[in-house]
Amino acid sequence: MKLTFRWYGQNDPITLEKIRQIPNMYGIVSAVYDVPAGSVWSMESIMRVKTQALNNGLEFDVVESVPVPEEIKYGGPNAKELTDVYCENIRRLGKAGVKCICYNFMPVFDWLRSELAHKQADGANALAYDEKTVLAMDPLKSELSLPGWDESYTREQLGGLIMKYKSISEEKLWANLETFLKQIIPVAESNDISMAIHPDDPPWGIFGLPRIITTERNLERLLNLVDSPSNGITLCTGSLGALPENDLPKIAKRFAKRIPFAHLRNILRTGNRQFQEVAHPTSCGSLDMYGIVKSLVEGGFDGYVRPDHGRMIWGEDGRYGYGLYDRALGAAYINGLFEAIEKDMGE
Ligand code: DNO
Repeated sequence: MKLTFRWYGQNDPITLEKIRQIPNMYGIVSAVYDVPAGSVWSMESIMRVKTQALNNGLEFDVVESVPVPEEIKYGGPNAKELTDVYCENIRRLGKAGVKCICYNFMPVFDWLRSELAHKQADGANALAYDEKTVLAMDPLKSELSLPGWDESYTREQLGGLIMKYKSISEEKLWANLETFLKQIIPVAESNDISMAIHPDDPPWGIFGLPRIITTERNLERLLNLVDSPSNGITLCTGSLGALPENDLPKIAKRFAKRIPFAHLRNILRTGNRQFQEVAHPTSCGSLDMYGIVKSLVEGGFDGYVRPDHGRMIWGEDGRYGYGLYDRALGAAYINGLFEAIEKDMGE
């Protein structure tokens, strides 16, 4: 296991100097943030991230994300050309020594929450999701304030985009994903890169938009679209875990060799399609974090891991889910789980 930490670049208040002090930290997970989705990343920008990491004793093996332009997802006329650009970015990242690229195939919105700072009993606050609240908001009236959402869309653009998906069924989205993967996976393979698709968060369709990377069965379908070690999964436990029928230890064990990257975090399910983000340990939420890590290790997982969203604690203020303290606590816990489980297995 290689422990990593997400770094949002130059403007991230959580500096590399801080990240390197988290015990056993191997590297950063980052991206080039100076160009919009669908553009070629300059070699200079990529190498700048790498050099900054190396200067702080950290590796830059994992990119999260190379965003997939909407037009590829809904299969517009420029999809092929935009996929060529995507392939060029894979080649460039390969040249820079990147080993894993995390991406997602969620239409329009990335991860969604109804509340950004839900107060918890111990005084911490964290992200929370309640389907009823989300569905009562109108995305076209700018009522949504979402952590992972590209707010650079104007209301008109957003309306246009949502319309484009009106005719895109889940099956059509699968077909577009297959076309995309058939083009990019051979390029990833020859550049020694694993593509790691991020599950949809939450793992069900929302606002009438299809979502397909949601369940064990659909993960299997994804892996079979292109049967290559470069066609992999980001095991995001908090995303998949919002659906109680997703048996995470089982999924982790079954797909371990096709999981180059894991986002390990816990959530507490508080009702049907309702959950809160909580501290990483098993006892704090609904997910068996020990069971998940044990399954990964037993399944032969040999990839990158990062603590995922943290709560805001000790008065910290900052990017929702991406403060320092609780993610660092998560990293320490993850280190402990892996050390104990690997030693037990005699590794
Ligand atoms: C949220 C993240 C996601 C993830 C993308 C991957 O914290 O896990 O935003 O980076 O979905 O493309």
